[in-house]
Amino acid sequence: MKRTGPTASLIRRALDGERVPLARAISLVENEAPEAVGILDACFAASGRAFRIGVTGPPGAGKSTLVARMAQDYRRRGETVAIVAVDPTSPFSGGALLGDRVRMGELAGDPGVFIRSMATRGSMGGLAVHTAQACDVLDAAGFSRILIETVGVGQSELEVAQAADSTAVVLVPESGDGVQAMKAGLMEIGDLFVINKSDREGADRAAFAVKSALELRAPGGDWSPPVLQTVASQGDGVAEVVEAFEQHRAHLEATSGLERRRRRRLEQRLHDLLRERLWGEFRARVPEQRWAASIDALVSRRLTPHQAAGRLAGDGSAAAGENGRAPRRGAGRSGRAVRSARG
Ligand SMILES: Nc1nc2c(ncn2[C@@H]2O[C@H](COP(=O)(O)OP(=O)(O)OP(=O)(O)O)[C@@H](O)[C@H]2O)c(=O)[nH]1
Ligand SMILES: [Mg+2]
Repeated sequence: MKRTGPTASLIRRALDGERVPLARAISLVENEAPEAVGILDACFAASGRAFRIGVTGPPGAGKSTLVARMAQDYRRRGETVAIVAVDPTSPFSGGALLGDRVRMGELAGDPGVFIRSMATRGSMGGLAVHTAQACDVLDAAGFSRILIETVGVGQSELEVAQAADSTAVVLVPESGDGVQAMKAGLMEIGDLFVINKSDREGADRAAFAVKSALELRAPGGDWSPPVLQTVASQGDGVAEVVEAFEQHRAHLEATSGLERRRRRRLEQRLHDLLRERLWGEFRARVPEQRWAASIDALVSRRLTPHQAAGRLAGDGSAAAGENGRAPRRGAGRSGRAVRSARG
């Protein structure tokens, strides 16, 4: 694929890791701009090398603090780091991340670190896709570790966390957290667990509760998630968290678990794209009036949802039939519901 013009130059510079073009490329992808597909296509071949690390947990658990410290530790190990902070609660683009930005300030001057925040525009589903795509761009730009921070409070946030190869669930010592984590499904997605704010009362108890809960978890292969304690604000225990992630990575590589996880992710991506595309094509073929009439037929119980879907789907393929003309009989049969719905 040969590209010329401003987008080609933007992509080239972004892939070279130039900050401004990189940030711009991610924004274009995030905004689903016309250039987005070209950017993603150009990045795809060069991606698949970064290790993607998810850090999730309840609000205020210290995720940003931990991520910033982990980034420093990874830099000491000679890795380059991209940080993607997902803030589903912020209606402003990154507005609520100001505190995080300040905390991450000391990383900001390092050319081996790139920090990006993603704010919701529209659905969480969209956020999950945009986060995964931003990771693809950063991966292609050559960052060897991508740290994804998400607030884990519901199913949709868990989807975001699934963009990662390996995920840490960050909890705090306060009682009840273990139970809450179970409820939110966080227990299922953690490859490792971190009790942060272990300078506070009850950290050992919380770690024990998490270990006990993990014993009840369905066996997920031969990796037993470690439960670590940190004081992220002081940097205590952070090197151990990084080490645990690296051990998990080695484990995944040795057992082809990484390949399996990535294959599953790519399959999901293909599935989503096809569903979106086929749905769009189908919907564009169904006239608005016919669509409304089908809903009317459901509301008045003249058709069941399955019947209505069957008829609309039949129409869809008929419309795409010979000479682009819908066969008379087909149209008549499936048009019945419309007529009766109208009068
Ligand atoms: N006592 C103590 N405070 C900490 C620790 N780690 C972080 N904090 C503080 O906890 C507060 C929240 O930290 P953040 O890193 O912003 O937490 P977060 O999970 O990113 O928060 P959200 O992104 O808003 O969900 C800040 O005031 C931190 O300074 C720790 O280990 N001990
Ligand atoms: Mg944060």
